[in-house]
Amino acid sequence: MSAEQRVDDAMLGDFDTAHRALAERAREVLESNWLGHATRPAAGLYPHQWSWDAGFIAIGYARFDTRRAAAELRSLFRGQWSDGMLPHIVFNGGGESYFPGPDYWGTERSPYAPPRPRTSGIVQPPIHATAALRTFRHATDRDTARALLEELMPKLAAWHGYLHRERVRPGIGLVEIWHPWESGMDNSPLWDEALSRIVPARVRDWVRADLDHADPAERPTDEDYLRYLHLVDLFRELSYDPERIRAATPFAVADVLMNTLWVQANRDLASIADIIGADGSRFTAWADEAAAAMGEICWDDTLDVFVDFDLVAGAPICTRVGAAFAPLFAGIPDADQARRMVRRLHDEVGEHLGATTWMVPSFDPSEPGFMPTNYWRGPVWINVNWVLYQGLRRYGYHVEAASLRASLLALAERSGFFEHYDPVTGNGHGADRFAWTAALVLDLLFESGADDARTA
Ligand code: 9WN
Repeated sequence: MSAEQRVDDAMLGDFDTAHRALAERAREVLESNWLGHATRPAAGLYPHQWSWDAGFIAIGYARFDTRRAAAELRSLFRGQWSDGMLPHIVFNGGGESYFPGPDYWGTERSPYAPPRPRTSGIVQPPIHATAALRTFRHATDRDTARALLEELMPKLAAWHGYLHRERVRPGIGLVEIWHPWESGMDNSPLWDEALSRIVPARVRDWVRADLDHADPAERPTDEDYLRYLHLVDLFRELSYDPERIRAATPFAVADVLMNTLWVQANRDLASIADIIGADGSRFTAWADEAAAAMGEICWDDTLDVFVDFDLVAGAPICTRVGAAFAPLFAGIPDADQARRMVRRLHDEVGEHLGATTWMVPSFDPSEPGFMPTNYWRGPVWINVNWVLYQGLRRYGYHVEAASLRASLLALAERSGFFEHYDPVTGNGHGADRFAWTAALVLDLLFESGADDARTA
């Protein structure tokens, strides 16, 4: 690594030697995934730019390189559609193999899709306003960061406008997803029942590029993929027209993590509007609307967490996933709900994983379908735990927050920067040198652990 690529010593002033080495390794992982215009999630498996990855990656860059954080977000918004939709993948022009690629998506059928760069036709959770605000807050050069906010404001407003206009049904108040990929938690047990109602696509001659790079036992099954493709085929046939999709989709879910990030992103967009002297009142109203709806529709008084709601079945999805604790991040639970959630967290994590690890797995280890190394059906993911860490701090659970931070840093130190980790052994799985893991570890390193301990 060249001298200028090293994390600036001054910025790491408070780190001890071990954490300094970890930060340098994390920085090097990000650098190796930098494509010149954006950061790919990982070599081989994910060669393009993904939407919520870009947000988490920008949050990491924001700590030490404002210009790189800005470039990451700018690059993603090059793929924004003219109706405001921010697609979940912005493809590089280079033809790197990924399935389904741009030809399969065929988004040129939509009048809103840009001709270049080519993109997918669905969304991912809206973490972008949060990433932009953190880029401003951590910037050493506030003028550059303020210019970024001014540039992004209309794009973020159009993105949130799309979500509110097309994804919030009147009388519901929550953003809905139309595809498991839109949640970012592709094969989570959350979708099992909804997917069981979907006929697998009859695609011929398809080749799953992911299996060239990952162990099939750690990925979604072919059956899952054919159902994912059924939905893509439907959306393509409907020319990605949101009104027609809303009327026809067999999959529509108000997801807890999606709505948590939506609430916080609206609060952060209102703050951005404030900083640049614009009117952000509608974003505050959208945040309030969704937070209230989560309290009414998603709070489960028996499980003591928030649960998803299947809009097609008209029923809650009472599946115990790690993301159920996410609403702490956006200040959604009241103090009593938060207390009950944290008690539940102690039970779930403490009882099943022992006192040494304090991280939330993607699926409750006491459930029969728990699979510690299969993608979103058990492994620990750093982004969900980062969300939880912020939430615990927000509600004053500083001992738990400090413990979670220490566990996450120890995990990266011991096992490296993997896509996900076995919560029982701590071994890394999925893609190695995974960008958001490195970025969020960097962000956690810059958080003052000492503050957690002091206020505990
Ligand atoms: C489909 C890129 C993305 C993440 C998702 C993760 C995985 C894609 C895939 O990789 O999904 O979008 O090919 O499996 O589930 O959260 O954004 O890292």
